[in-house]
Amino acid sequence: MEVGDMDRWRQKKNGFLALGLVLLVVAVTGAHAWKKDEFKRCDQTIFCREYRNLDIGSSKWYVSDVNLTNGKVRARLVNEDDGEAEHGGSLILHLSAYQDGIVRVKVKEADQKKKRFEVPDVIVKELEEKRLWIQRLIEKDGASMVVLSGHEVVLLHKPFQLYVRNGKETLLSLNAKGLFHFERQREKREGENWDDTFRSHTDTRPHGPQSIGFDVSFYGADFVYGLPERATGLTLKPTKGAEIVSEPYRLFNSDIFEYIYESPFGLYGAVPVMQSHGEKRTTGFFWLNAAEMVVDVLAKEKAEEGAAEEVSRVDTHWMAESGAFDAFFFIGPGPKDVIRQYTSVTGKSIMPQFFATAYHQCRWNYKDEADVFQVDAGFDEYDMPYDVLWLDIEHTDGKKYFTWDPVLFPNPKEMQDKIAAKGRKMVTIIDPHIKRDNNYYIHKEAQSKGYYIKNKHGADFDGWCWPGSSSYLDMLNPEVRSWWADKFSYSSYQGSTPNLYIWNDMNEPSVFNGPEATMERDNIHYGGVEHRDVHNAYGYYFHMASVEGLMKRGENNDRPFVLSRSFFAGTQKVGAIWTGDNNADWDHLRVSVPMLLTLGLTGITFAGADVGGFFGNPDAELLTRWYQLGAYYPFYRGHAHLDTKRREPWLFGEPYTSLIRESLHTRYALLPYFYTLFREANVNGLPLMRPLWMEYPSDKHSFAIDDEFLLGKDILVHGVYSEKAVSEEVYFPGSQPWFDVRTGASYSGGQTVQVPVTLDSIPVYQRAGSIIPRKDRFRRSSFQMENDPYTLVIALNGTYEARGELYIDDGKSFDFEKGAYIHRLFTFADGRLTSTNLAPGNKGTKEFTTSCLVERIILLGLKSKDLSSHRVLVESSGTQVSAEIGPSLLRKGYHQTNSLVVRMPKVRISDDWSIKVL
Ligand code: NBV
Repeated sequence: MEVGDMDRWRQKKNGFLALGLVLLVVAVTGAHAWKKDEFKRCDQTIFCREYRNLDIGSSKWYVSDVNLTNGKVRARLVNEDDGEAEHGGSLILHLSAYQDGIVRVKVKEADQKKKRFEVPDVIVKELEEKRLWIQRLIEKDGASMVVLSGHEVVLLHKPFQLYVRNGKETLLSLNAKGLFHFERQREKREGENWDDTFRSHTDTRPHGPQSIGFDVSFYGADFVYGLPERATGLTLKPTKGAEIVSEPYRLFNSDIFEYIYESPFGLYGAVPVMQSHGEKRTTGFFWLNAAEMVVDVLAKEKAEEGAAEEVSRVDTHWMAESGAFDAFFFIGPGPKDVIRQYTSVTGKSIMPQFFATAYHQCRWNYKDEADVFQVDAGFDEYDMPYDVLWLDIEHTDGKKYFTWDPVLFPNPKEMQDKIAAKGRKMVTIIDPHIKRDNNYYIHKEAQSKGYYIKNKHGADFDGWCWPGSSSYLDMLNPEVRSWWADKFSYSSYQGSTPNLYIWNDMNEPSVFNGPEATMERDNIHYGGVEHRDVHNAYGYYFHMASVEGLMKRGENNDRPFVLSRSFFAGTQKVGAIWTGDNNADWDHLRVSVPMLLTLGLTGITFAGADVGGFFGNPDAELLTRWYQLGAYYPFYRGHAHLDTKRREPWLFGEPYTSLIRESLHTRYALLPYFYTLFREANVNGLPLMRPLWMEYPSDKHSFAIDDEFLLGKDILVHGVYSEKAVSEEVYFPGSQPWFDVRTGASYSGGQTVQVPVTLDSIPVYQRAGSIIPRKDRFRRSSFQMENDPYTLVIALNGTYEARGELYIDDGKSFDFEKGAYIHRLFTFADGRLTSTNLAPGNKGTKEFTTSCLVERIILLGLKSKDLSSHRVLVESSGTQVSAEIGPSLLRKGYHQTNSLVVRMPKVRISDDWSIKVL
C-alpha cells in the first residue's frame, strides 16, 4: 500500500508516531489531497438521502387550531396521514415577534418523548426584552394573520404555510414548497434496526429517527449567501433542481485535512444562517440547531411561457438530523438591517484589544526560547512591526496543555517578559483533547469529577489525538466550563503571565480515529444530550470556556483574546477565528476573500486566513501577495505547517522583504481605521470586510463579485491572485471616484477598469467623500504607537465634501463599556475641516483622554485652481500653518499633483476644532 493511500486516522493513531507519519505523507505525496471518502456524502446519510428524494408539495401538515397565549401565537399542527394520535400526535407551533423586524417560529412535538436539544448560550439575554406582545390575531379565509409594525405574518391553515409579508409583497416563506417534514420520536417497531453504519463505525441512534426538514423561500432575491464554513465563492450556487447538481451545503464541523477549493462540504465551523439579496431587498433566515445540517439551494424555476421575467425568488431546503425547530426570519430591508437583526439575536462582535488587531507571527513550531528570541529580534532588525508571537503544540510537555516542554521552554515567564518589554504579547495553544495520563493534573481532576464526555456505555470517551489516548471535556456543562476557566489563573497555569493569550485548535472536536474524524454521535453530554445534537456547537463552548478563563485570571482584567478554529452562531461575541489549514497556492489565496466575506455576513467578522498558506511552501511572489492582501483581513497572522521551510517575512531577499515590510506598515498605519471599524462591529454587528453590495445594495453588477471587497465603507481592496500578473480587472462601485491609496490617481465609480499592477502593490482605493485616520510613524509594535500623532486623509467627492470617524479607547480594558472612549466625527465642507464629538452625552461615568495630535492632513481630489490660492488657517487657535502642494503623499516616490498636505496644524485629535483649508 502506498503511504499516500493510507487512512488518515491510521496515520495518526500511534500517538507520537503520528506526527512523523503525517510529515512523511506530505513529503512523499507532495500533493494535497482531501480524503473525501472519510466524510459522509448525502446518499450515505439517512435523513439527507430521504429528504432529498421528497417531492415538492409532499408535506402533510395542516393547522388545526390557533390562539394567542402570552403575546405569542400558538397553533396545533396535525399530520393528515395520522390516525388517532399515531406517532405521539400533533406538533405545537409558537410564533413570536421582536422589535426591528424579527419573527421567530418554534415547533415541538406536543408530547416529547425525549426533550429535543435547544442550543443554550447562543441567543442573547436581551432579546427577550425586545419581544413584542402580539395583541391581535386576525382570522380570514383559512388563515391567521398577525400585523406588526411594517410587516405581517400570515399562517395559512391547509396546507400549513407561513408567509412574512410587507404590505402587498411576500418577503419570506416557510413550507410554501411543501417540504416541511418532522420525524416525531417514537418507539422502535418490531424488527426495526436503528443502527447506522459508516465505514467501520456504527451509530446506535438510541432515540431513533428525529430529523426535521423544510423549505424557506426568499422573495425578491437574486442570490443567497451565508452558511459558513466552506471554501467556495460568495454566492451559494444551486445544488439541486429538476436534477441534483451537486452535494448539498453541509454544516457538520469537521477537521478536514487538506481541504480543497470549491467544495460544498463543510469545514471547521457552522453558522446556519442565510442572507438573500436582490436589487430591492435583503432578507435573512437563521435556524438555531447544532446537529448535522444540510441545505439545498434549488435552481430557479424557468419562467412560465409568456411570463414577463424569471421568478425573482430563491428557494432553499433545510434538513437536520435532530435537534429543535427554532427559526428566525429577518425582514431587512437592506443588507445592514439583516446583519443588525441577526446579531441582535446572537450577539455583536467582541471589542478586541488594540494589539490583537495588529500583525501576529505564528509557526508550527517556534522550537525553543532561543528561536523565539531570534524571530523577535529579526522583526526589529528588518524594521518590521509585529505584535504577537505564537507557540504551537510542540511547546508543551508531551501535548499536555497548560504545561511547557522543560527542555525547550524552561523559562516561560522570563521569555514572555522579555517579549513584553517591547510591548509585544505571546499566545499558546490549548486544545480540547486531554491526555489520559495519570500524572497529568488536568486529567486526574477531570476524571475524578466526572467532567468528560461519556461514550454510549457510560464510560469516559477515549479517542486518539495528538497526545495519543485522550478524553474530551464536556463543555456543554457550565460547571465544567467554569472549572476549565479556573485553569487559566496564573497560579494554576504555571509559567503564564498577563501577556499570554490563547489559541484553541482541534475543537470540532477532532478525533483521529472517530467517524468523520470526530467523536461518535451517540456519545453522551451533560443532561443526557447526545453528541449528535450538540456537535456543531462543541467548539463554541470550548472557545467560550477559554475566554471565561482569561476573564477570570488575575485582577485588572484586560479584554480576552482567544483564537478558535471551530465556531458556531454567536462566536462573534466570544472571540476570533481563522479559516484553518489552507494551502500555499493561488486558489487558496483567492478563496480566502469569499470565505471571510461569508463569515462577516454571518456576524463573525474577527477572522483571517493563514497568511502564506499553512501547507506547502509559497514562493516569494505568492507570499508577498498574501501579505499584501492579508493586511486588510480583520485578523492578520502568518502561519505555517511544521514541515514547511522557514518563512519569516525577511527570508526571501529583495524586493520581497521590502514589499512585505510595506504591507506590514500599511496595516499598522491603518490601525486607527481598523479599530474604529471593530467598534462599529461591536455596536451594530457590521463586518469589517464587506461585499460591495452591502454598501451599494442596488448595484446588480456587484452581487456576485468576490475577488474584491470593501474594508468598512471607505476602502476598496482587490487582491492579486495569479503569478506574474500585469493587470487586474477592478470594478469601482457607486457614482463617486475612488483614489489609489498609493498614487492618489482617481477612477470614476460605476465602471470596470483593467488596472495595471506590479509586484509592488495590490489595487487598493479610498472612496471619494471619505476621511481616513492613520498613524504613519513606524514602530516595533502597536503599543509603541499609542501616543503617535494622526494623519487624516481626506478624499474629496464631486461637491468637495468628505466625512469620516475615529474611535479611540485605552485599547485594552473594559472601561470603554462605561464610557471611557472618544468618538470623533470629521467633516469637510465649504473648504473647512471640522472635528466634532460623536459620542452620546450619556455614554457613561468613565473618561478616556489622549493628548495625541494631528500631524498631517492630506487632501485628495483637488483641481489645479484650488491649489493656486491655498491658505490654511486653524480657526480654533487663529494660527496660520503651512501647506504643500503635491508632495509625495502616501509612499515614497509617488507625486500626485492634485493634492495638498497640511503639516502640523497643532490640533489635538480629541478636541473640537476647525481648519479652513481652501
Ligand atoms: O497544532 C498544529 C496544527 C496547527 O498549526 C494548525 O493551525 C491547525 O489548524 N493543527 C491544525 C493540527 C495539525 C494539522 C495537520
